[in-house]
Amino acid sequence: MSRALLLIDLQNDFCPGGALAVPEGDRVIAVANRAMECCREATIPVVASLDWHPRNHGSFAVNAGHEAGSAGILDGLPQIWWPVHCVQHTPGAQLHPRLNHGGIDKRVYKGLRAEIDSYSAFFDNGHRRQTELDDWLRARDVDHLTVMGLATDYCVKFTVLDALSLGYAVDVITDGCRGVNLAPADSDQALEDMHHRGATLMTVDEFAASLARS
Ligand code: VGL
Ligand code: ZN
Repeated sequence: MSRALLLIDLQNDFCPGGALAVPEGDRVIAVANRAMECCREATIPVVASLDWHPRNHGSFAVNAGHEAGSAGILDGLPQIWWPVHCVQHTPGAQLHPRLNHGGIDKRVYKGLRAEIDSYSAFFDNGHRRQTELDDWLRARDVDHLTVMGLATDYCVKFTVLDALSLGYAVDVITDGCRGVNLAPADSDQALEDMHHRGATLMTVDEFAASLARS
């Protein structure tokens, strides 16, 4: 029985000024640093996922020949066409400069294969291949994850739903998440979906208090 903190895609391109900026995306950096500090005191490992696309990635609107924000099909799966973002080794793909990089124990990269998108940090969108995340966590007997990051309505949501399916107990730090909100209610709906499937929603204050008690 052990825990881990999972920080989702805290990268420049998802923050204001980035290619796929999430409104207030940078506000969650201080929340992540606080959660990491709590984890350091409690010797809980911290994993950071990174959206890490090749320049020819099939989810990019320019590569698909469609307008960004519209929807289509990629490799047989529903796909939203995105602006070019998180291209491997570019500044936009780097973790936010104010994030405490030294507090991260493990980085997990996703979205590397051009033909399929990967919102979840565990699987691609077709559940065809896994990242190394589940193996890494199991090797450390982790069965309880606390998740936060960007974006609530895509990568956080699908990571949390996969984690629940894989049998992890999951907490979501709600003030550590922000969403794209292509439709205004998407992030609220995503949190409701995660809660309905079994995730516990909490604030970072509640997370800190729960660790102080244990
Ligand atoms: C994400 C859209 C495209 C995310 C990644 O991190 O939520 N969203 N790629
Ligand atoms: Zn992406």
